[in-house]
Amino acid sequence: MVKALIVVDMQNDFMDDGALPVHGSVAIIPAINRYIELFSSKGAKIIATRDWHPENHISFRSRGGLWPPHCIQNTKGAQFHPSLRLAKNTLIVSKATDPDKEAYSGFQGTGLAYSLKSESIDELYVCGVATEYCVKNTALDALAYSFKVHLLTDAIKGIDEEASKVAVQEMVNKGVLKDSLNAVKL
Ligand code: VGL
Ligand code: ZN
Repeated sequence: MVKALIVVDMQNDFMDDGALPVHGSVAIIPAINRYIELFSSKGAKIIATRDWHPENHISFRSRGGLWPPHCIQNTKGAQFHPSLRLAKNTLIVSKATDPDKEAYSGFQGTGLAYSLKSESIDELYVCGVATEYCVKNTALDALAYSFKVHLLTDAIKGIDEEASKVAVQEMVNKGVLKDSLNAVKL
């Protein structure tokens, strides 16, 4: 099988002191960097998704949404955390760019499934934030597109711990495989 790594939304606004903090997110960066090194060393493709909102995005409280403004296009908050060691050839996927549509999945409106399939990629390893939002929706969409999907449980973090546990269970029930640094086989 042809494998790829998807790093979900490791952007400043989601880090511990960001506009929409995922507490403990900075602590998973070393594990994510190890996965990046591992996949790069095997010549596997690496994808980094980013939340990339216009400043009037529908998910913001000003428009009746759930969230404070975050990951606004071309701001510092939308940049990847400086400690994240993304290789130069990483495929950057920008999502939730339509002001009137929420999009928690890296597959939604991005053409990602098409570009992965055009490279014969059929097995995905998912890490990043937030477990119960963008990680979950990306992993479940990947299943729906018939990829084999692994969740890297030592390199994800959620906004709410209980909701994250429920989300992991839902992913597993639907066919996502749990994996981790000392178990992963490439
Ligand atoms: C996310 C909340 C709002 C995520 C994005 O990346 O999980 N969460 N926008
Ligand atoms: Zn968002």
